[in-house]
Amino acid sequence: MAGIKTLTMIKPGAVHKRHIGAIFNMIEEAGFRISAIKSVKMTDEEAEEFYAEHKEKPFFPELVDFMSSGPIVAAILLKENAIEDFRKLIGSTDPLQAKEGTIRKLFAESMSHNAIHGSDSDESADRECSFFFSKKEFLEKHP
Ligand code: 3AN
Repeated sequence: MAGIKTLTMIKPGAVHKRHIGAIFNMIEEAGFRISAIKSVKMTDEEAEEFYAEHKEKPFFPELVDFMSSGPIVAAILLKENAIEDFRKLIGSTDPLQAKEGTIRKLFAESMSHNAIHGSDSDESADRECSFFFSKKEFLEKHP
């Protein structure tokens, strides 16, 4: 059975441009419940750890610089089929490929500055939720 949780981050560019409210409004309207939420400014080391799977990619230094350039808003989101439904809501990594009405189509500036993160698997969601949150921070209980 597909999991019910995913981890999102509103990235520094979208936070700076004051899109936090509009983006979370879209997320809640799409049926996701917010189980935990916080703002954090990641260090370079934390961004490197979060994106460790990409460390050999050419865009890794730019990704780490950007993700540690300012505060992000991290949240655990709950919904049936959370991973797939959330990735549909945010749209393609490249905003030029993202469908109309998706969060990245509306708010992303570029492939690297693409407004929002969504976990890509249940295993990633488990790891990423634990990266940012402890159980005492949950608004709603979940596995
Ligand atoms: P997604 O976030 O859509 O799952 P990933 O996991 O392939 O995409 O990449 C993680 C992040 O790395 C993306 N959100 C994006 O910010 C950045 N990224 C991915 N591919 C590129 C690229 N070709 N050029 C610049 N940045 C990229």
